[in-house]
Amino acid sequence: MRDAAPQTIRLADYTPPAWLVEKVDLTFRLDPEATHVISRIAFRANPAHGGRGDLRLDGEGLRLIRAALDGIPLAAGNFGTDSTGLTVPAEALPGDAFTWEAEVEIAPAGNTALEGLYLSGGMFCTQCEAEGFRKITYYPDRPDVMAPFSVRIESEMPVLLSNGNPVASGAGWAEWHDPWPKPSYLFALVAGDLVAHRDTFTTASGRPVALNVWVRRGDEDRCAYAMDALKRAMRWDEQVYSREYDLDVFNIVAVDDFNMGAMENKGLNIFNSKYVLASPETATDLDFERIEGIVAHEYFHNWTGNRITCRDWFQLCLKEGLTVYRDQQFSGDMRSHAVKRIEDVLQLRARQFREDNGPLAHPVRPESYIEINNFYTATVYEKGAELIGMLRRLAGDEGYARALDLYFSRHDGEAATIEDWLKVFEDATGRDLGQFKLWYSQPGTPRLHVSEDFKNGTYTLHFRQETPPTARQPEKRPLVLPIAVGLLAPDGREVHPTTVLEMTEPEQSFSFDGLDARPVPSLLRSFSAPVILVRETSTEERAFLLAHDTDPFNRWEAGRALAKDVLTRMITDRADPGPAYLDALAAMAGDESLDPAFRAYGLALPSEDDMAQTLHDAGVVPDPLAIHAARERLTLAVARHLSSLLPGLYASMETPGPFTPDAAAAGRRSLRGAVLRLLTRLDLGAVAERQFADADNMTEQLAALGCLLDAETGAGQDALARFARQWGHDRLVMDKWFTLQIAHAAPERAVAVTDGLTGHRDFDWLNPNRFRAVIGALPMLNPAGFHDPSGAGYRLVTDWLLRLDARNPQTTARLCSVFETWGRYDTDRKAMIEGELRRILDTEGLSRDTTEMVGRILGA
Ligand code: B3K
Ligand code: ZN
Repeated sequence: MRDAAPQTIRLADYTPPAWLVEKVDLTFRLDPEATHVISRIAFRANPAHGGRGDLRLDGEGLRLIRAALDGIPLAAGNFGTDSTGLTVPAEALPGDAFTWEAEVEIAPAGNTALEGLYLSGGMFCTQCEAEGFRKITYYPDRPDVMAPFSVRIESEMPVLLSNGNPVASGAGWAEWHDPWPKPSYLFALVAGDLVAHRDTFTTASGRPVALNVWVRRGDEDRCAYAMDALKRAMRWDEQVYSREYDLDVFNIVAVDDFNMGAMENKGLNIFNSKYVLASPETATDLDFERIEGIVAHEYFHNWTGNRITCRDWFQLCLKEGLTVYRDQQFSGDMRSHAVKRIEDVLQLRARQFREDNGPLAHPVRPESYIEINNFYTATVYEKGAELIGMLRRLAGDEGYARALDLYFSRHDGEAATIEDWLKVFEDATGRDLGQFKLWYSQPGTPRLHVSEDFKNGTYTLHFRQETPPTARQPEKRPLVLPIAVGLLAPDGREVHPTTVLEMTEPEQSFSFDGLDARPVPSLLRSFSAPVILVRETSTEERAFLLAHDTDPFNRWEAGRALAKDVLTRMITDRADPGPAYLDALAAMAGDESLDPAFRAYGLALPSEDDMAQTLHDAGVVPDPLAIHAARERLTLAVARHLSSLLPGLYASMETPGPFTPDAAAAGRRSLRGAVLRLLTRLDLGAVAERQFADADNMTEQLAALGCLLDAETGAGQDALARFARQWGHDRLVMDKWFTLQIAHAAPERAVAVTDGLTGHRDFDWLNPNRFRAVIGALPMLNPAGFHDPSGAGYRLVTDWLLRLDARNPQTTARLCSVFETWGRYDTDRKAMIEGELRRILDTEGLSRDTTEMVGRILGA
């Protein structure tokens, strides 16, 4: 049966809750098949509501055993239940304040959706954001209802955890109290046979905090990096945002079965084990970097999300955009701002631009949804973070700091809105942000067209902005664009340092005078606004900027643009790469004054998906196989052109001594990996074979294995088998083993390889990490294989999505976005994809999550 007619929820319909919660007491009698949850909730009428309303409690899949109001059992005629909750009419309520008591039964063992209370590897754990708490007990499950929680857990499990501070415990029970009022989505409970990696932290004002990273027995030696990242994040938030931690204990728990990265539950963060566990032998540099970023992100939510939460789910970017911005700042401070900006922009373009330029485009603050879990998107998160960065550019560092101080003092303990957020900037800086606010409601990536002239020493930049129509929003208005610009003289000197131009009109010009010669502009430095820059530029000018720009982001950007120009010509005209790009690349790669991590990004070619979008934007129908072939040809050309440089560079980037995960060492390994990929084109994997045999860390072992698979000599298959023997016992490492084979399969074999791996005895498809590692890898890491002209890739992915949807709608719906770019392709491919999407939509019993996603992708 299909879910009861899915309802559209609209921002415009927001009304304050009729009843507020004073405090919550919960008792859990844990049992895999029949957990009992006993709740006592003190309600009081909300003065802001305007009259006493009905008591509406959300609840899904609960077996109600008893309920009472102020101790008097609720008579059957005095309330009604339906598939989404329970209502007690106003006239059956005792007064303006009363206590609700109830006992419900739930079955965590059967919960494969991983939302609410569920089991992962024998451990009880929870995931409540956005609306999972209603699967635990009856409650007003909305973020603007905040209350202190007391929790008692009864279970034979040795470790029993919940939010806040521990109160008391004994054999088979533990009690926790969280004094900070919080919405139900931040509730968490964990019960399991866990061990802790322990540490302590003393806050700036002297509060001692016990820190624990809880993991399965055997994993305790892989927690040190996450713990270290946590302590650095705690200190950083004190130093940069004056935010201190506010409880006696901070717990992190790693679980294997988790729908996303991690969750910021108050005082009890729950993490996908992939983003906690790391040792040099099992985790790559990228894993270490992500762990650092995600640990910090969840910790930073303690203030931006928990102390100040969202009034309703439309305001999600209030906590997510800001917290992403904060974690990006943190990682930049810990590592390199230039490299971090390149990584963030790569991500933004790969995920958010893709979303913003397709059928799933939506505003940073959406105005309606059917299933809120479908809106934890790159737009809300990453574009949301870009909006914070632009606000800061406009307000200046001091204005930003004043606004943030005001935000924390004015809204602490509240459930706030984007209006509240913008008001603190207006009050702190005296600016009118009326036009800026459009960024929150207008989806689509603006195109910024640029032309220029130079007369009598005056150089003028003419800008024109235009945002293409998006699904359901054809008309667009001009946005506020902070455009950071610097000017370089023909000899490479900077003649005008970075200035932020503020564009507010559809067309606007800005002049710079007193120049001796026509300068070369460096536009949109540090990617100062999330737009697509459109400007006729010569190859010479790009090469000049790659060599001379003082803005490291734009230096990289110039190389990137060169690579895209070359690849485009190779794809559309079967042209040769030509010397300009190759010479510039050689100069950059060999420039020892440049950070190795930066050089590694310089050597990385644009992804196949990036090229497909670039061609589509230029009005060319992309052929995934032609893109793949051209990219292979260019890689070979680069390898040949750089051949004299590669062996020396490879040797010089060795990191002697024991492995350290710091940015400097990681950068060297990253450049070495990029060089190895090129070398492999020339030596058929000889160096890679040596590296695979000698590697003492996962970064180098995996890089070598990927190269051996590319070389297609047979050594790759041997290495794969050796790798599986070495790591067969390790879930996280084996995820890499699955993914790598698909990512490196020749396009014509990719579907067969994926299909073969779904038959592997370790393909545990109910585990979201494993499902994504296999089914997600084909569309995301082997687009040419996924878009096989036979349609076999589309069929395979669809078959598996349908299978998973019946068990885990959230992960299924998320993965449906692999089809979001279908409108780019040729008629045959489009027809095949559309057929698969319709097959999904026509499936009996399809989840609300997937129904909404596929409907939107189809443009329904
Ligand atoms: N707030 C959570 C995400 C919850 C997703 C629910 N589908 C993690 C984060 O953004 O920090
Ligand atoms: Zn977050």
